[in-house]
Amino acid sequence: MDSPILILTNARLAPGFDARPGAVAIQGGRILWAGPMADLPAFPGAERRDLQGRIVTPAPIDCHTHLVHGGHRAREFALRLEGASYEEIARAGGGIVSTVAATRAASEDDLVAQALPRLDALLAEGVAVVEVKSGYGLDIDTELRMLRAARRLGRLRPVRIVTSFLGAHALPPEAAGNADEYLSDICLPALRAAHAEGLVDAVDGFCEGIAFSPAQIARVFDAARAFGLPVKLHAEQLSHLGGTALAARYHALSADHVEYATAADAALMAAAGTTAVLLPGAFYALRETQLPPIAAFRAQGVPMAVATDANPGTSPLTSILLAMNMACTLFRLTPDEALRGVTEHAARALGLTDTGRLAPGLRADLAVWNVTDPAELAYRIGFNPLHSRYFEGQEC
Ligand code: DI6
Ligand code: FE
Repeated sequence: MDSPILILTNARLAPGFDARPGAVAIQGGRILWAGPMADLPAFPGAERRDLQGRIVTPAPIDCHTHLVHGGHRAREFALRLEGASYEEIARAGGGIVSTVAATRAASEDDLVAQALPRLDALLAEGVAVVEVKSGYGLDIDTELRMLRAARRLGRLRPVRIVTSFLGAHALPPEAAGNADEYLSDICLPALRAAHAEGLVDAVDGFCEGIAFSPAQIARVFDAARAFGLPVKLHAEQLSHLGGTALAARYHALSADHVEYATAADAALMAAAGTTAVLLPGAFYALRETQLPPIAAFRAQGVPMAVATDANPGTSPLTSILLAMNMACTLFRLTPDEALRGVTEHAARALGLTDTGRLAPGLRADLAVWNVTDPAELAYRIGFNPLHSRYFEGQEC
């Protein structure tokens, strides 16, 4: 017997639908049908739920987070307010490396317990998919532990966790001055072990003066390719090193941050099908002034995703709605672009083809909002209008 059908009626669908009352039919955790009420097929015996004109969107996807980590960096925040730069703090042994120490000291249970409130903050805004990176272990055991903690989050909450291996995030203090050895002896063996355990959905890196060069990242990408894993890259965040071009050469799912990317980089991304992941939380927290080349992305048709970059150093942000607001206010995205940025384009940035749009056959991961205009989602600041959330067709 077919599984029961639930129809959400009298809704307004966004993005990309007209203003007429719409409906979404759900069966077996998938969208069976979505469109204007006037065209709704007869589904005999279906349960109907009246949404009273509320707006329904695909559930948001946070496609770039460092949600699993030990401790916080409020002290460093204070130092930066007194004038120290992010790079100065990193070079003086603070920054990422201080989170590495706290993460190494944390058990898997600790990491899960510390990440859960952050995850819950995202879920409270309807988020259904969260990407979580490693990269604060920088030794084999801790990189694996972070990824196991990430996978556990997906068993503890109604959420889909997508992992990225970020062993090439920073050089741990014990490897100072030996980046190539670190890659050979720690990073690549950690990737092999994590992949063997099924812990890796994609491979990421940090291509930056304070992290790894394009040639070093290429070694990591070659390993990913040998394992059949897709790649993505933190590129052009603080300077222009050529990470975006490298990412495009490897047909990366995404190039992330990209403040210092150029129009030529945008063209390479377009040709490679690489999504630009915009992270306005980090731009804001670092009081960055270099804007990502939004006009070039638009002109070239590069899809733009928006994410929180939730991390303890440069983006202690766990609100996808605030990330949307900042993408509009700081980067001048339109509210519609911001909404697509956390749905359709965020799915692309993760290589997911079964979510992010209101289309038949896709997962019924939906958010229902107490708003009358979809632009309100990006417009409000610090207000959460979520009415209800559907995960694989179940309200929860
Ligand atoms: N770019 C970022 O913004 C984060 N990682 C990265 O590669 C910052 C990580 C941190 O400072 O802890
Ligand atoms: Fe990041």
